[in-house]
Amino acid sequence: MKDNSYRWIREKLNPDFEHATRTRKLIIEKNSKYQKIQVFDTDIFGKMLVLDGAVQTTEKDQHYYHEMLVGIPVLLKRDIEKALIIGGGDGGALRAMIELGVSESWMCELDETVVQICNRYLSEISNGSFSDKNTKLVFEDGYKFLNKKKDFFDAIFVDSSDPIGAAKKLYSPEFYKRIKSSLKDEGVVACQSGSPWLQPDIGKAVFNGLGKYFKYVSPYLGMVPSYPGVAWLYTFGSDFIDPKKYSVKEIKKIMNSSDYEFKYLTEDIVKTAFNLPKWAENTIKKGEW
Ligand code: SPD
Repeated sequence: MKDNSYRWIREKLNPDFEHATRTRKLIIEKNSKYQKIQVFDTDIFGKMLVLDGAVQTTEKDQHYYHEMLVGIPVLLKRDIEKALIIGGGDGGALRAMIELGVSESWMCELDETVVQICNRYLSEISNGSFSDKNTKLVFEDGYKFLNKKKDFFDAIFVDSSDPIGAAKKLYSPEFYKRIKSSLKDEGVVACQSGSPWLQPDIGKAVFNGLGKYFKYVSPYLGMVPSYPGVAWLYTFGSDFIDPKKYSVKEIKKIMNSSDYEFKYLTEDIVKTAFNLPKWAENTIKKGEW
């Protein structure tokens, strides 16, 4: 019998639903200027980063999320030299980007304390990527930082937390405009877009926001067991790449030419991720399912 007196992380992305994980130990807790940062150890997911009560990433399923957010766009675009992550303080997206062969990896994170804590207590996620020779770390507001780089990046990955507090403007129409102008003409963007059934308004806002600036805007769906409701949405934007046009054979060829050892993606998952179930399409179009 497991001892149920251990602390549970109970996350409500929607007042009518709760997702709970039993923790074994609180490794570190600190209040930064922006948020409460906690790292727990859990039996089911290994170490877990929680910001203001919301699970951000875990040792066990970090690859599922980061391969979807970063891996799919890198596979589709292939020739990415300079890429930027907005948010992503745990370093998992940065690690994925470096391991997938991006040559100049930028990360713009508002909260330096998150990076310090993750680097010290959750280094399994970033795996040395913060000190990689090709990493450029910037600690400032991503919304403002975009204004300093015009026509500069081949890819931008928005690895933001939920739209609360400072992260709210990372879901605004102006933010997508800034992304577009920071990208080179053939650049691509991928945004984490929330839970399609617990936060349907997010998927809709990202889809409509990117839709004003990119010819192809393609939502795609994956699974992250530590996130409320497990199903998780991402949105890809580009003026040149329509992900639905790739065949399984082409995707397989691209994946085989990469040295990266995928833990979540297969060629069939990349292909089917862009074919959403009807209920998820409804959330994007109507903001409800
Ligand atoms: N509800 C949590 C959404 C978190 C998205 N960002 C996670 C950061 C992982 N690198």
